[in-house]
Amino acid sequence: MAGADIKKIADYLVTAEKEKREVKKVTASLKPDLSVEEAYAIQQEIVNMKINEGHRIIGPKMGLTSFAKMKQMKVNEPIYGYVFDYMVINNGGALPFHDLIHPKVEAEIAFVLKEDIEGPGVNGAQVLAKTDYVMPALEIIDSRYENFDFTLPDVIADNASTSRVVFGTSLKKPEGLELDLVGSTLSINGEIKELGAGAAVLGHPAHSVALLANMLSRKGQKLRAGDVILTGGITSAVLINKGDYVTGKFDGLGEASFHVV
Ligand code: 0L1
Ligand code: MG
Repeated sequence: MAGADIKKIADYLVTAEKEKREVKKVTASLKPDLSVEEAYAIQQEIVNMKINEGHRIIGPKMGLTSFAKMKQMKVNEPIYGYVFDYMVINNGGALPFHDLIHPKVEAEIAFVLKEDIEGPGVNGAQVLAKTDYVMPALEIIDSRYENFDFTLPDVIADNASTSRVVFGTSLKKPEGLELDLVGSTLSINGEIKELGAGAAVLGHPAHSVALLANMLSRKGQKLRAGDVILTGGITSAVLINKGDYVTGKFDGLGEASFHVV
């Protein structure tokens, strides 16, 4: 795929995000045969554009980490994208609805690394040994595509629908925690909408970080000390609306919340 075409599609998606306007998926007409490799090249171009605009990467994120989602998308591997500083909302803070297109929220566990992690061959135990702490998180995804209708390459190109994130303020050392057994509820206006356990994320959220390190190693990249990594949804994603008060509770880890205004 020519560099100009990569740039054109990256512009198309970044403009959709900035104008808060849903667009047709890339494979609908712009590039019907878009491959996974080409999609990651478009995602990388979007990352470069954001960095050139002065934004800073907080860390990478994993998406499609539940076996159900992978089956639905007919893939045997999750995807990744990048979270930027402008996407972070303070815990308990406000998310302006008009900033986004059709946001959904999901409950996740975030890892903060104290050492670099470089694949291939990384496993969950190695990840835990190099993790400084874990914290509760709510990820707000906002596909730039009409009706969240996309193929796997489409969603990769769209930075894995990444949009906003709220991190809880309770930080826990991973030692002694059984993150696969951590139960989580996702409530909107006090009503539980979704629930799950950490094991929904590839069996254990640390497996998600390990797989991310191994996937990045194919491109000669690695996870870095200080990276804040969203490991993937424990719950399914739920549509949110103006006026909603959203809370994610994580047994033993704390909670995160925000208002949609
Ligand atoms: O974080 C995620 O799991 C998002 C992956 C993209 C799928 C979606 O937008 O529903
Ligand atoms: Mg997610």
